[in-house]
Amino acid sequence: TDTRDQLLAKIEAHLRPARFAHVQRVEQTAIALAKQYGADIEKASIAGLVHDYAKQRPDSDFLQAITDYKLDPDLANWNNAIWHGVIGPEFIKRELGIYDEEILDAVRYHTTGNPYMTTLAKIIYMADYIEPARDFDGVEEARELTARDLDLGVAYQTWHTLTYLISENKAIYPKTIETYNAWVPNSG
Ligand code: DGI
Ligand code: FE
Ligand code: FE
Ligand code: FE
Repeated sequence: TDTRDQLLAKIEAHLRPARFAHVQRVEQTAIALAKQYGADIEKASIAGLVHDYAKQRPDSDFLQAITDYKLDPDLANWNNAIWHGVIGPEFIKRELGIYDEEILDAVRYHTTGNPYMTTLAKIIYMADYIEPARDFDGVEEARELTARDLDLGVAYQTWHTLTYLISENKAIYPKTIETYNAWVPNSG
């Protein structure tokens, strides 16, 4: 197992400077949320640092991983936005030696969410969305809701992301729809 410095060096080697700075801000935001909501601080730190580990790999690496590790063949129809979260754990396991399934699930669900998320997964989903350099209409409300109630933040992000993707005529990954159905609709 790596020391923190070894882990940071490996992550830095795979990310451009702006992306490396982002994952360190997500780490700090995740640690603060873990303290507030009683999650494991060490796991929040590691998950924050590794969540975008695979973000800057070539498409060919993901397509190769789908074949080599016998992943769902439908994944080949998607793109980096989906792959870096869903397939990222394959690289994180093999290259960083991190096998904690709660950390790996937090990475898996950080882009699309999931109907069921542990507190750690909710924290990474929200920390990625509200880290201090994020600047979009609604980010202040997202920060306030997340500070008041983590689940309110998750529902807010889930609604906004789906609404944004539809307004941009983007394809919706099935997991994104599942997350929406679990977190957003009113009863009845
Ligand atoms: O990696 P980050 O930029 O820090 O953030 P992210 O992993 O949360 O989001 C990456 C991108 O993924 C973002 O531009 C929104 C997009 N995305 C999320 N859900 C879906 C999606 N794109 C498509 N096409 N379909 C989705 O369901
Ligand atoms: Fe990401
Ligand atoms: Fe995100
Ligand atoms: Fe991110």
